[in-house]
Amino acid sequence: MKLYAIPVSLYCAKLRIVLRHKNLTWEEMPPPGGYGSETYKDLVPGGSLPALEHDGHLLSDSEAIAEYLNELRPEPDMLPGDSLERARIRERSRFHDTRLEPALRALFPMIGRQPDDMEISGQWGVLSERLTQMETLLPETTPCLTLADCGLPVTCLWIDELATHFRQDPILSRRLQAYLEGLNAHGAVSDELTQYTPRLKTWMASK
Ligand SMILES: N[C@@H](CCC(=O)N[C@@H](CS)C(=O)NCC(=O)O)C(=O)O
Repeated sequence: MKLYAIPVSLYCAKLRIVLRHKNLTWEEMPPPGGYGSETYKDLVPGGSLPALEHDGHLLSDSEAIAEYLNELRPEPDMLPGDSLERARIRERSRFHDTRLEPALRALFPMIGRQPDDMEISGQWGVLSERLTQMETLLPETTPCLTLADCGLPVTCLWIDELATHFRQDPILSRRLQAYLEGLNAHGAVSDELTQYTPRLKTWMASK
C-alpha cells in the first residue's frame, strides 16, 4: 500500500490515523513529480493529497479512502452501528471536511500578518462558530474510534497552534477538550499526533 502524502497535510494525517488504527502497513511517498505537478495530476486529476495506491488502483479523497480501508480491514470497525449511527458518523466526518477544516484553512494565507488584522479576527470568529456547530454533532462519549474522529484531533492541534500565533482567545471548549482527550487515549491518535506535531511546528517556523 502506497500513500502519497506531504508531511504537513492534515488530510494525510487523518488517513494515517485510520491506517494505524487498522494496524495496516504502508509506504509513504511524496506525490510523483511534486505537489501540484502535471505528473501528479495525470494520476489524480484534482491534484489533491492524500492518494492511496493499492492492488494496482489509485484512489483519492480521504473520505473515500478511509471507507475503503474500513472495508478492506473490517476490524476494528470504524463505521459501526445501524444505518442511522453510520449516517451520523458520516455526517460528522463530512462536516469536519467541508465546514470546519476549510474555516481553518482560510487562515493559512494570513499567517505572518499582524495579529490585530481585522480579517484574522473575522475568520477566527467563523472558525469558532464552526467549532460550536461541530460540538453539537459529537456523541456523549468516545467508546470507539470512528472514521469521523480521525480528522478532528489534527484540526484541533492546528487551531491551538494558530491561536498562539495570531494571539487569539482559545476556542476549544471544555467539552471538546474532554472529547479530544478521549480520542487521544487511542494509540493511533496519540502516535500520529506525536509524529505530526514537530512537522507542524517546523512548517510554522518556515512561514
Ligand atoms: N476532500 C479532500 C481534501 C484534501 C485536501 O484538500 N488536501 C490538501 C492537502 S492537505 C490539498 O491537496 N490541497 C491542494 C489541492 O486540493 O489542490 C480529501 O479529503 O482528500
